Formats: sequence, C-alpha cells, structure tokens
Amino acid sequence: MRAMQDLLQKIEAYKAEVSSFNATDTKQVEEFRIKWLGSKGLVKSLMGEMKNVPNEQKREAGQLLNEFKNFVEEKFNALKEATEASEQSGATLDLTLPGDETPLGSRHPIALMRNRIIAIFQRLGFAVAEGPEIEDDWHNFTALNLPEHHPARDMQDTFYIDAGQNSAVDWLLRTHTSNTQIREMEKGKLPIRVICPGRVYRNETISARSHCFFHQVEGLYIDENVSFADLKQTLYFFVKEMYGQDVRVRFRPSYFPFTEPSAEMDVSCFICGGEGCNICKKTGWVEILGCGMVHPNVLQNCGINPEKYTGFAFGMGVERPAMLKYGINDIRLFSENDVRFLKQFTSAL
Ligand code: 2NL
Repeated sequence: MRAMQDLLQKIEAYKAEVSSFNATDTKQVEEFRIKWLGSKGLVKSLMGEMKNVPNEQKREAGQLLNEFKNFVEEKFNALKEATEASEQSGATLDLTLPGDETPLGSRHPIALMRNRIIAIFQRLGFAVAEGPEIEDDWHNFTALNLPEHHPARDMQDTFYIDAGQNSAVDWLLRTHTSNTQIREMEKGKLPIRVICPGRVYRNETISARSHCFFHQVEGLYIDENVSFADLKQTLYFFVKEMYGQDVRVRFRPSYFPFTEPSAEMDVSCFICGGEGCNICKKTGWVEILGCGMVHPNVLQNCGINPEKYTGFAFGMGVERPAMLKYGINDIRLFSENDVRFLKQFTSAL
C-alpha cells in the first residue's frame, strides 16, 4: 500500500516542479533533460520504484508512470523549440525596448542656396547641366575669348595640373562653370537653355572672406532673336523670386571677355532695404551677379553661327548669398565639416 502512495505523491510533486520550470537558453534545456530524462534521471529512478509496488497495483502504477514520462517529454520538446527559435533569431533582446534613434542628416547650406537658385530657373524652362572640374585650357579659357595673356590665365590665379612633359594640353582646375556651357554649345543642339551649378577653383589666399574653392551658378540662353531685354526680364524674375517681389534692381555696365555688352546687376539691399548698412557699405545696393550678351567669338568658337543666333549668359557666386541668408561670417566654415555647424540647417530641400 505504502509504495503505491509514495509513488503517487512523488508524481504529483514532480509534475508541479516540471510544470513551473522555464528555460531561457538551450543550456538550461539540456540540464532539464539530464535531470529528468537522462539515464540517471528522475523518470528512470521512479520507474525503478515499480518493483516495490504490489503486483495487483503494478498495471495502474505503470500507466501513471508512462503518463508522467510523456508529460516530461512534451515539456522538454516545448522548451527546446522555444529556446532554439529565439536563439536563431538572435532575439534574446527585449523587443519592447525603444529602438536606437537613426540620426537624420541635414542639407549643406551651399546645397540649399544652390538648389533655391536652380529651382527658380527650372521654372523658366532651364535645364541643369554639369561639367568636369578638371578641364583643359580650351574649354576654360580659349573658347571663352580669353586672350592668351589675359591675367585670369596667370599661374597666380589658376591651379594648373602638371600632366607631364608629353601632355598635349594644359590641364587645370576650372576657374568658373562656363566650361560646362561651352561643352553644351559644342554639342550643336539649339536652342540652349541651361543652368550650370558647380565647384570652381582659384589660387587665392584662404581667409574668412575668400577660399581657393567655391561655388557658382551660371546660366546660358541661346536661340534666334534673344535680346538684352530677355536677359533683363529673366534676371528680374529671378531676383524677385529670390529676394521678394519688392526688390529693386539696377544694371551697371561692366566688362567680361566672353560677353558684349556686359553688365553687373545689383539688388536693393535685402538687409537694410536700401537705408544703408554694413552689408551694402551704406550704398543701399548689393551686387549679386554678372551677365551679358554672349560674345560672337564665343559662339563662333563653339560652331554656332553668330549671324543667326544670339544669347545671354550670367554667373553668380553661391557662398556670399548663403552667408548673408544664414548669417555665416566665415567662408571656411562651409568646408570644415564641423557637425555642430552643419546640423543647424534644415534637412528639407
Ligand atoms: C560673375 C560673372 C559671368 C558669364 C559669366 C558666360 C559663359 C559663356 C559665355 C558667355 Cl559659355 N558668358 N558666363 C557671363 C557673364 C558673367 O559671371 O560675376 N560670376 C560670378
């Protein structure tokens, strides 16, 4: 009698223990298997106690023991499956924890200003064209009607590239983005209406106000009957979009070898509104771009008949308007990649 009762009690207690057991990794599952199902495990030793049970109760005891063994095996299989699944997915993690924040970048202020300029001209039907920063003498100077001994060609102002004794061309870092417009004209497809943004290089001493590389946006429009009036209205539209509908403009005669006539365009000071401040040097006007009608020699150099076609071109810097808009007082900040500086600007376009 006692033996059977002992057995029943043990099975009850063991069932409770097995039920409440939980494992967090496969090592603990293996320990569970050894403890309960191993060759020296508790299930085996319970089976051993069968010999003490009186014969007439052996059938019943055998059944109960078998049930218990199945119960432990099922538990073992469940534990095994659960821990293996979580270890395979690497998920010993708590998935309810908040994730690591993904840092959101910001637009560079030069890119912001460049994109604003480009977007206005795109609405007027200008396409964007880009060209190489390493350029030959023809596309940067000669085709642009820059005479051989023009000071702009001087070693002092231009970074020439040493391409070795055998190089047939003078390679250099472009000093303006006009090389891109020359390349557009050489393609021979007319009319042309392009806007050319990009980085340019000049051999200048680096200071808070000037750098040896900076950015420009140039534009070119060539078709039959393009006039200076077209130039004025196009640029007038541009500055109104850029600086507000109330802005006033003035054109001053100027000189560039690649345009004739040439002009510089001023806008009424967008800082003081024309009252006179440090930015406009008390004149009420700020110079923002140079422009003119494309010189016939330039058209000819690119295989365009100047008797049939005329065009206007303009060029402006990007750094100075960006500095004025964002209150940046040192041009070197643009190229230092200091995250504390860069993260102040918007991530939007
Ligand atoms: C300035 C003045 C200018 C141009 C750039 C140009 C290009 C070709 C033909 C004729 Cl391919 N002209 N570009 C014309 C006038 C002025 O830039 O102050 N830039 C910052």
